[in-house]
Amino acid sequence: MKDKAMVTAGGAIFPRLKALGVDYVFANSGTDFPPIIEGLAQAAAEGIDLPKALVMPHEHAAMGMAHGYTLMTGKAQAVMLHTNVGLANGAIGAINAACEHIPMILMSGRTPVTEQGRFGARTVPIGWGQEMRDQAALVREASKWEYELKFPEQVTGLLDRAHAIASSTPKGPVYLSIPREVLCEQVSTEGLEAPASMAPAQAAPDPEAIATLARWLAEAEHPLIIAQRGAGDAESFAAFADWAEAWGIAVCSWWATHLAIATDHPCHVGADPGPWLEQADVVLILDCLAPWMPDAHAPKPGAKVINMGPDPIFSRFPVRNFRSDLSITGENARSIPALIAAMEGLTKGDHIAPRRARLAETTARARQAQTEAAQPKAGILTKPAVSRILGEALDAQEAPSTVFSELGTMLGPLPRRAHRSWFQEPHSGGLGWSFPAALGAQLAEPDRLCVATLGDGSYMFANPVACHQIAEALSLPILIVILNNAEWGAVRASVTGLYPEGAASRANQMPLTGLAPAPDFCKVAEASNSWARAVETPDDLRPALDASLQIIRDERRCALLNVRIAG
Ligand SMILES: Cc1ncc(C[n+]2csc(CCOP(=O)(O)OP(=O)(O)O)c2C)c(N)n1
Ligand SMILES: [Mg+2]
Repeated sequence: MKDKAMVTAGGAIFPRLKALGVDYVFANSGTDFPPIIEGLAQAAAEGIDLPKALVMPHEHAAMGMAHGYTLMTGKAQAVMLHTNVGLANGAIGAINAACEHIPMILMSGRTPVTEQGRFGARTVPIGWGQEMRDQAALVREASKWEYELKFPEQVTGLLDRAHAIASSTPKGPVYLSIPREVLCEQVSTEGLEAPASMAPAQAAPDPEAIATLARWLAEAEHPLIIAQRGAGDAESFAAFADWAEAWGIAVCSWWATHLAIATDHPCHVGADPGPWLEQADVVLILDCLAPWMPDAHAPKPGAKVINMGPDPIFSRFPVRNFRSDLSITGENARSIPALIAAMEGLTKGDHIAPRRARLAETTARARQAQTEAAQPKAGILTKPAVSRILGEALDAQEAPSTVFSELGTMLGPLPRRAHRSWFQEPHSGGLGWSFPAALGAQLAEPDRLCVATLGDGSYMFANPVACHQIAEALSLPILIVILNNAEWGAVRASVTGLYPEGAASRANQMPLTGLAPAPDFCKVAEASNSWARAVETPDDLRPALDASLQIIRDERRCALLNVRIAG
């Protein structure tokens, strides 16, 4: 870099983000962006090292891609949106990221506050129309920290702070509003490439609490772990599986958004905690927002319940009263190895070997029953059947694969084994997540097979035209499998759940749940050079999957299957 080059404050953001380890800025621009775009061009002309700035035709896609990229890399990325309106479109993504502890630096322009007489002042009527008294309020509840850039010389300090807070335990999105007049001022490029000035804080667990947990687990007759957000990093994931097997500890994946243990591991008891909770005397809730359904499940009276995770009591959430006799704060990648090490010195009682054998036998039987149940019904595919057949197709592939499921395929009927091979929609449930998240993952790992499996409703929530455009523009050859029942089945199930004998359940067509006539989603995909096929019958699915995977391999473009399933 030349000495003392000048760029706009808007341009200075990019080299600073690069210095903080940000690879991509997912951007959807507007009239607040001239100093950002001009500054980006100035910085590029100076030869400064910059993150890649990508055009995102919809904010929801930008947020989902940043989310998916971070799931694969662990690194916070940046999203830049247009004033209040862009931020409003991105708000669901912020809610999802906050729920899942995804670090992210979210920025949006602030419409000029001055009407004239200053460079950057209002030039179009939206300058008046988009001004808000409290723009950050749109994402405040989903942000760990938020602020507004007040002076151009604050770019480095505020971004360093934003990044450190986002990446500290518990991780999450932060928001910075960036006013146009400030972005228009020129700043020196000196120091923009210097290393981060503030290290994120990573919480490690309290050794005393870990020792207590280790003792409880070693002495337990029926220990149970319920895990929703995985088992930390690749090393702790592998160690967790060996440790659970050695001690014969049941692991349940109720509403798991990440994979904690291979679905065919002898200790994996599936997704239903009910029967296991009834007998468990020690229950480790490993990073679960909602480990069971209090209306239907309860731990045994007198059972010890432990919450362990980056925020074990989930302090951001207004109501969450799952018992916690011991609460242990720490990143899972640190807490799990600490627990395993603490148990290494403890004696395994005589009951452990028979327990391991019993567990292996029970889970093998349950898996067999699950496979048998994952058959088409009356000649029509079901979610479990699609899950099983997709699993068989993926197992035949050499490339490592990751499935992003959003009311799509089901963990269990779909076997998954590797760390980061499974992600489900966040418990915040802001739909339209899996398609862009899979694109973000594909961006992070071009050699991985990234698959989005999603309901027809979820596909439409994803702004599919925008997502397909991105896939073509950035050459991201993912597989999309739509499980199409021409309805919002989850909403219908929720009505029949609450009112099983109600008027809506008895109606021929339940109000407010139907999505017929189903659009020809293949045409949507084909509009952006994706390969697409409709799958109507069970026998057609596997050949269609194999053809899709071949297109992805050979032609490096997206493939979409619009699969009819039973409603
Ligand atoms: C942004 C958003 N709007 C509405 C909802 C409520 N919602 C939850 S599930 C669902 C239906 C999803 O339909 P689809 O993806 O087709 O899956 P299906 O239930 O049919 O299997 C809806 C509308 C939501 N979670 N997020
Ligand atoms: Mg549906």
